[in-house]
Amino acid sequence: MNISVEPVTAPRVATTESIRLGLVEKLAYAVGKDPEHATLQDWSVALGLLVRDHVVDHWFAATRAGYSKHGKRVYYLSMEFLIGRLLNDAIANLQIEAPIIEALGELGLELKDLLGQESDAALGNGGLGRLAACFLDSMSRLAIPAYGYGIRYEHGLFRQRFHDGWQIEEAEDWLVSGHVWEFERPEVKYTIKFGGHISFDGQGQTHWHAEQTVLAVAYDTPITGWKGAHVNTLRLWSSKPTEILDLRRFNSGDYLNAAEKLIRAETISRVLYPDDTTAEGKELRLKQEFFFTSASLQDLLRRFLTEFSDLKLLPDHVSIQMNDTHPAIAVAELMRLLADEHRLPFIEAFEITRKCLSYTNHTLLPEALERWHVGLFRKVLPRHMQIIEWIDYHHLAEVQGKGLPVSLDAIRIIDHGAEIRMGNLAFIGSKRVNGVSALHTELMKQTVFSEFHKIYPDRIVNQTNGITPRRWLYECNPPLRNLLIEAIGTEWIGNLEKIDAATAFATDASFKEKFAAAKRQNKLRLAAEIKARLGITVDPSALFDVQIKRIHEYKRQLMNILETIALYHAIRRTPGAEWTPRVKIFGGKAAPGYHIAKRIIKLANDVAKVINNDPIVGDRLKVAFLPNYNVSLAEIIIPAADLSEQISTAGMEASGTGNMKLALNGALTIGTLDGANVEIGERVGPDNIYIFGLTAADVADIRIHGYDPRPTIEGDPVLAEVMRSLVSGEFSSDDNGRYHGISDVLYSGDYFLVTADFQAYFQRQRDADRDFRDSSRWTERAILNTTKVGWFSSDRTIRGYAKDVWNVPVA
Ligand code: T68
Repeated sequence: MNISVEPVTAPRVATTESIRLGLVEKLAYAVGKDPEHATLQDWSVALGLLVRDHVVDHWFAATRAGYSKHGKRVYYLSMEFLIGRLLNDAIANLQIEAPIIEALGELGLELKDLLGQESDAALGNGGLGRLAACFLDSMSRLAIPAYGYGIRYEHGLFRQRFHDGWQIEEAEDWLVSGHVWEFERPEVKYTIKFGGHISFDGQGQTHWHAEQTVLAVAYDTPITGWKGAHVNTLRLWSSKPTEILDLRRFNSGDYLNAAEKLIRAETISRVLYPDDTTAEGKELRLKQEFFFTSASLQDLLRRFLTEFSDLKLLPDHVSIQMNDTHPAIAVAELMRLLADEHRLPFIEAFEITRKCLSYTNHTLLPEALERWHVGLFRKVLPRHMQIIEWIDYHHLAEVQGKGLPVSLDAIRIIDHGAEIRMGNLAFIGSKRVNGVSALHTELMKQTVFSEFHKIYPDRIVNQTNGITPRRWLYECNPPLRNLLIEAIGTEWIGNLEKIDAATAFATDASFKEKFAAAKRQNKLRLAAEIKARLGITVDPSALFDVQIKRIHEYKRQLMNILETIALYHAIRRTPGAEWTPRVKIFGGKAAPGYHIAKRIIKLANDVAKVINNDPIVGDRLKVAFLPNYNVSLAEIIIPAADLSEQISTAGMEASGTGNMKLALNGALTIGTLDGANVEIGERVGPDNIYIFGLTAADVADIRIHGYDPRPTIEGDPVLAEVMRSLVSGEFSSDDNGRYHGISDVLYSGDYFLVTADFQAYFQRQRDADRDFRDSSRWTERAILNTTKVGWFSSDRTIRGYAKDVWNVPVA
């Protein structure tokens, strides 16, 4: 179409006046409400729509520039984008907070009340999904033309509630009161096929006769970079039926069956799998993976072909990142599109594919590396099964030709004809494969991908994770943000390594006092939240000890609870001794089918109940497990933390990113030498972190030689007493047997080595108690945590991907 309307050239300017008038106009004409009858929710929607207009101006400019440069685009394929709320983020990035606050004031409204109305987009489980969200922010910050591709789940991660201390899951419904940030694109849709059979027509053409077809329809959300300099698009796919209603069935009165196709189609993007360890749900999960991967690849090929005609040029213009193996089917699907739909020879399609794709690994846990039974796979994706057989065979022949001493079994995609190893498919189909911390990448080379590493010594690279300083300091911690701006200006916001300039103030009395005051303000805010949600009163001058993350045995929340019990026993024995008041704060969800994890939550709540109601203990120790941990809650907890618990069994946490957020906000870490803790320790220095316990090498050694927990438990009177309290019913008087199972797990093998690390952990906690009493010195160390972790900005991480993986320029 040739349209002669002048494009918006300069983004609009926000003044108090323009915001006030704009708000009232949005409220009337977009929300359809008179100010007199408007609810806070209505105002929040009006403000969202108004801010969105500002975002759109920047967005158009960026999209045009992307097209005119004919450069390379990055496509980030992820099953999860844990983006959280977007209103405050857009306001902060566009730097329009001041006129908004003023305009709202004139209308008798407060910004924070409106921000609280927005639903929290929980389209992810944990670190992997939140990393994808931070990466979108940083790709916009660095003006990399990029698309995030994912699924528009109707229901995000379940809502967690406690009933009598047990986790109850409820369906999440973030779309119920509308989502102002997205634009539905009904014209952007692709057909996705499942099942059926394959035929060859003798003229070299392959036909896939599908059993089911659905449509993937695009919904776009603009993602604003710092100062609006660049805006990228998060494109999420929603599944719709190809045919709305079976009218014949409907007219014959068979109403339910008439809608069957619709229901079957819409089921695909219905819910996010609440699982952060194993790929669950089998067939539906596989369909979800293929659904969004196929739609995304079709979309990016269409975009490429509007600019270029020679598909051999694809690798020069397209970099596709697979976030874990969830989109690894991209290897076979890109080949299918190139070979079957665009008639390229297989071998050529394979070469192009391997130059476009890269893969990020997030775990070494064998149970979390995806595998599909060949039978199921062939049933859902018959053509892809054939293509994978071809890749497996072709790759094997290629490797055999090199005559290297490697185990061929280990590099096969199809494991003994029975299962498809998605990690191997992703590795073989990728230009680069990366781990997410230095230690994790090293272990990847030595363990899961050791044979591949021998064949392709340059393919594995490290890209240590990072976090966006916009959301995780500037937005969530206004008191500290303002102090930093006062001391060193604003450059650190767009370039976090500059925060090191504030190191000079670590011993400055006035700065220290203000830093401590900022922390106290954040602690008061969290204390109010704890009071409101749990009815527990906590002392804001106590040490706030925080463990917030998914509940998993390897993350060892159990060790933290055992330590809490030990401390409780000690306080009860000598309440008059010098105690450092502590508040143990927990947050996190357990996968609904993960029974031990759910029992650990119940234990934490049972322990909390006993301790919080023990008059002998008083304010010396409190325990608060905040329900429904999500991005919004993280934004309140993190700025208030004094101590950050990063206590996974060494070698098991790929990186961690909560550890970075907490350190940046001035919490000291107590942790093992695992994941990115190692690199955090290198930057803050050994005096400003509490490292303890077995190393990854120790753990590997123990696993080889076997571990008997009994002598360790019996040799440590503190731990032995804690173990007795678990089985005696001290915390479960209504059901003495409730924790016998947990005790058995610890006595019989203790795979996660809780008992092995307990004593060292308990000791380091007492060091922290002692050190916290010297509040002046503690503040200095907290400041150094903030100023020394600038390297963990996701801007730095994305620069690394741009250089080592994608080969694209950055701003
Ligand atoms: C996390 N993984 C790692 N997985 O555990 C963490 N898995 O160490 C790391 O910092 C983070 O990724 C970012 O690299 C996850 O969060 C999942 O959420 C997940 C979801 C579905 C299936 C498997």
